Amino acid sequence: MSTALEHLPGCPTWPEDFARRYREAGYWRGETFGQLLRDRARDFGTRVALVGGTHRWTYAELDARVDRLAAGFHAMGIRSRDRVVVQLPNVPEFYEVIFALFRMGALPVFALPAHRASEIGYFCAFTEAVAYVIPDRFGGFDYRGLAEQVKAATPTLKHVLVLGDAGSHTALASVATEPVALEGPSPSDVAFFQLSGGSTGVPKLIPRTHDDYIYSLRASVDVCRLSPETVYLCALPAAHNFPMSSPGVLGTFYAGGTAVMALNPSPDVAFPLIERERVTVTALVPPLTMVWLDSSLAKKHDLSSLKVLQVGGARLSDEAAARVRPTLGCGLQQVFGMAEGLVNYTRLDDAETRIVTTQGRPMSDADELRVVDDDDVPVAPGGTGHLLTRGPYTIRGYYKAEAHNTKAFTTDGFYRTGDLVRLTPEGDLVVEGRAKDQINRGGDKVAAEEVENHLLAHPSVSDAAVVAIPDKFLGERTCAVVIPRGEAPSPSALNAFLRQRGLASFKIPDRIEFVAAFPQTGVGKVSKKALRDSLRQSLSTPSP
Ligand code: OOB
Repeated sequence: MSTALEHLPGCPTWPEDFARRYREAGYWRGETFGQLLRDRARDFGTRVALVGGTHRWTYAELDARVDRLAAGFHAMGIRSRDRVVVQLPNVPEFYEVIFALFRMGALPVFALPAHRASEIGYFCAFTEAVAYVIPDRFGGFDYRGLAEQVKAATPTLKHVLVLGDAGSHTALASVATEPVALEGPSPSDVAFFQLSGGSTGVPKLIPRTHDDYIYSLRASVDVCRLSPETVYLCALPAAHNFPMSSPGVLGTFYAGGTAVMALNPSPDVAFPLIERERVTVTALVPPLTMVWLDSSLAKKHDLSSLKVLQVGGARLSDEAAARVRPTLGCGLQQVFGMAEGLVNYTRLDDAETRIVTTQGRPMSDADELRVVDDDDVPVAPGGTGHLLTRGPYTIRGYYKAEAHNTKAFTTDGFYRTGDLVRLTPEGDLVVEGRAKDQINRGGDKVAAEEVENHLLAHPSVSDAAVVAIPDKFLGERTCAVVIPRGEAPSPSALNAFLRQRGLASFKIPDRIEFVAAFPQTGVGKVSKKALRDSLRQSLSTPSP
């Protein structure tokens, strides 16, 4: 693995021979995000790029706003390669902020609105962020207090920028100023950090370059057939890789279409937007798909403009998949992707059974896939194994994580996805399970070790193991199995403790069980498989 000097320190990159090949084959075309928006403003200036709240910005307006905001960031002292933690909900300003940072070569770190002091404090400290961008309030939570706390603990953090009422911080609205000439980044530079769902004690940061991410947009736009006529509804959190780039809002910009922001993915918010804006495509996780399928509101709104519903982030059951077309009157596209890179899509003209029963195939002919056993030996055709992947938009390593990278990547640069898959004779992937120590809570990823570490900080917890338990709605929920030290604390006290430590609420265990000892594997490690099996059994046995 090489770390070229011209790159941000701590960001592994592609070996030179691969980079050359990806350029020569035309996957990487030397584009940057700042220039991309400039080009769209030139070609589609008067068309609407972005709709949200009371805003309706054309490409030309968005481009001009981005120039002004970038100049303001520069005047504040933000410079190329500075890290800026961005935690905004689905508002148009999200893109104004990130494109302003892209244009000046500063690097957004994409936090989710659900993140709290534990995660944000870590992102700010680990990336040595100079600024943190928040809404004043969202979802009943006041982010200004969180920012106060994080700022006090992070010496590098100079600016807190608030969308709305700034309180003691700086109003985002006060930053923009007359545009100045700024030197932009190179296409091979890191553009931003995505977050890994992860399986380790702390979330890992994913460095994505302009070259590689813009290629992923172009490939997605091609497979999903986006055009200037596309109207994309962003209903999932904008910071997540799926609604950002698969093809998401950035893919929509790539195609010159219109992106519509929904502050909330529930049918009462999303359906009126689909009707009003004539939305043609949107993306959901499986539990939300069930909510949409079961909503009585589907009959009350004209959803006829919707051509494609993309579903991904977690396994969609074949039964739910089969209901999409008859119930919502649109096509289904399954999307099996990851913030580290690889994205698989079912194709729009695939036969219905293929769309309903598989998670699609890689979007690029340059994606290399291996399905292997525990010893990295390829399994027999059609067999289930670990998915490894390498390609022009899959990272070669996490940010500043040298030791972990030697485990998460093979020596020849394949990313170990942690997913168990099989390939059908047609070359489609079916996700059969997961080998990584993670709970996929309906698309929200919970790293077991992260929650375990927080539980272990409680004085009455001697040991803790966090595992998935099956759930009809979310697919999986989290169960923390705890060996108490002395008298067991109440589950609610333990959860209150985790909240007080600033853990995002989707990581708070759905259930807590107390045991005297953990089942062990042959080598004396906790057997999570045995724990899951015994929990499954006890949960399916009705209590007397
Ligand atoms: C997407 O990205 P992440 O980084 O939040 O999570 C990636 C992981 C995958 O490794 C897999 O374990 C799971 O999420 N996953 C799926 C899935 N899509 C993702 N498991 C089963 N079926 C699916 N369709 O989740 C993501 C990124 C871009 C596009 C779509 C999803």
